[in-house]
Amino acid sequence: MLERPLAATSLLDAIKDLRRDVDDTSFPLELDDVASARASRARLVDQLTEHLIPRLTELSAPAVVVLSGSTGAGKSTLVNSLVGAEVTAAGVLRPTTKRPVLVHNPADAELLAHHPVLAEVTVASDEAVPRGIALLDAPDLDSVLESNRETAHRLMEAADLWLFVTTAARYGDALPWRVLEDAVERSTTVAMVLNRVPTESLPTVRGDLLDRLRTHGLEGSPLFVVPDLGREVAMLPPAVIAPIRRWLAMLAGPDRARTVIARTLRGSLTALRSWVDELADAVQRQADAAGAIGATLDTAVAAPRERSRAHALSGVVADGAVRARWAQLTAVGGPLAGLLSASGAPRGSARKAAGRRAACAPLLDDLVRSAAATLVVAGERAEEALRAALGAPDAPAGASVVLAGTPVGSRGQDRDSAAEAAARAWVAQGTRTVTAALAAHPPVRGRQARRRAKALAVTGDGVLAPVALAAAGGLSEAADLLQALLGEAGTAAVASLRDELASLAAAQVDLERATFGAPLADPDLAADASSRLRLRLAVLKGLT
Ligand SMILES: Nc1nc2c(ncn2[C@@H]2O[C@H](COP(=O)(O)OP(=O)(O)OP(=O)(O)O)[C@@H](O)[C@H]2O)c(=O)[nH]1
Ligand SMILES: [Mg+2]
Repeated sequence: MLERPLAATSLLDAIKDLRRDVDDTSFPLELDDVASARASRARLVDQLTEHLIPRLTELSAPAVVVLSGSTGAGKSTLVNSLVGAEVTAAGVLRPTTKRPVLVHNPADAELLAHHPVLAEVTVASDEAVPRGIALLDAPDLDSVLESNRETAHRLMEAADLWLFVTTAARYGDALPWRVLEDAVERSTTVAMVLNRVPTESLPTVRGDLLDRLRTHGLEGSPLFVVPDLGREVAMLPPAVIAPIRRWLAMLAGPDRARTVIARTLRGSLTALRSWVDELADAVQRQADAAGAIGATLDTAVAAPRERSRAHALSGVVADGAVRARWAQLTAVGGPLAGLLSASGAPRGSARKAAGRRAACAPLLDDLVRSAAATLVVAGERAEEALRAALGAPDAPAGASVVLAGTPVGSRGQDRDSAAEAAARAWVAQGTRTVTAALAAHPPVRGRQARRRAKALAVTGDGVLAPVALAAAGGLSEAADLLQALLGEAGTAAVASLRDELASLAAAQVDLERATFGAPLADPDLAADASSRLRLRLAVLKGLT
């Protein structure tokens, strides 16, 4: 029986895809079962690479059909006729074929690439050959040339099926029958072509040959009779060889291939499923653990986030340098002194506005430094909380890997620069915020409008923003001044800048959370990480 299934590349492709995905699977978290999961993965890759893929490649390779028989029987002519092109030399010189020729469908080239028979044949490819079989034109079996005989025998051993070609004149020879007996013993599939049969002797010869086939245990083997054409021909007419073509096409059928593969590999494929299932479960446990660690990180930063917001709004930004600078600026004779009359009305001359703005520049620098320092504290608190949660005795499994991802002291520089960038952005927002507040809160009455116009004239562009920022940082004198100058718009501007400062503190905490959580972004830890393997399993199930 033919044990070689044909054209089963889709199963082979599916197994190769599976191997790639299994190979790519990693187990980033050190869970209890991780050593055994890694070992199963290695075992599965080995099983696929060492056993299943080579076996499937072998099973998917085209069946090699060797044409064998005595010299001049018409083997080469038959091959050429089946292909419809001269792929092997046929002729009257005996023996003709010395170098064997193998012809296959171009699509089967890769599957044949490692076939042992390839070493000693000339290879040709032609679309006319059905996918799943390859025709091998061998030298004569009972050659006067020893090398021909040896080659012929070797090729027959390597082939999957024999198409034995003989003629009406030669079928009685002893050697071919001895060889055919070998085939029966090894249960190689054999078909026979009785060539060049004169029409008149057809019934006799055919009957005689069928008898012989029976005596040699070959009953049931296909027998194709080709009538004598009465002359030398390069190609046999298509009608004459049609039954042989049909037989070959049947051998190449893909359904048959699937059955034989399924039968041969059923055991391995069933085992494979449970292995892949187990592996997918292990991947899922990693994903679940990652989810739990992520939740722990979220919980750990919830309180620090609120504390950091509150801390930023506690006046800490105004303490120290900012307060000292403010005192300097507003001291008697200072650039911001005397902006209000005793009754609280805006006062002073517009002429001095540029000088006031220049005097406020150092205040902005103080605000940047102070806000940055406050944001750094927010980050430090978050880190502390995250470390404590990940290192706690009740921390979720696998947390140590995440903890190790951010070593102690590794955050300093990044955190400092993030805080400074955020503080600069906050200070840079001062002017925009004041402008927006002025637009949102237009003065309602004539007196109010006049008062505001006067305030804007004496402060110019550059003074209101530093005052508003100092107020947002917690300096109540600055808040009072702004309120006196701008009324409701001043209060609104300060409120908005305070909000922004609190958000930046919270963002600094979130940045720490994100940094600690970075190892969890591994695709192998994604919530649906195991579905890739399960999908491969589903494809396999569909194919077997
Ligand atoms: N008279 C006659 N000649 C035929 C017929 N069919 C094929 N031939 C010729 O028989 C010869 C067969 O030669 P090949 O096809 O080379 O035979 P082969 O079996 O490959 O021979 P080796 O390669 O030597 O083993 C060719 O010259 C064909 O033209 C036929 O029906 N009648
Ligand atoms: Mg030949």
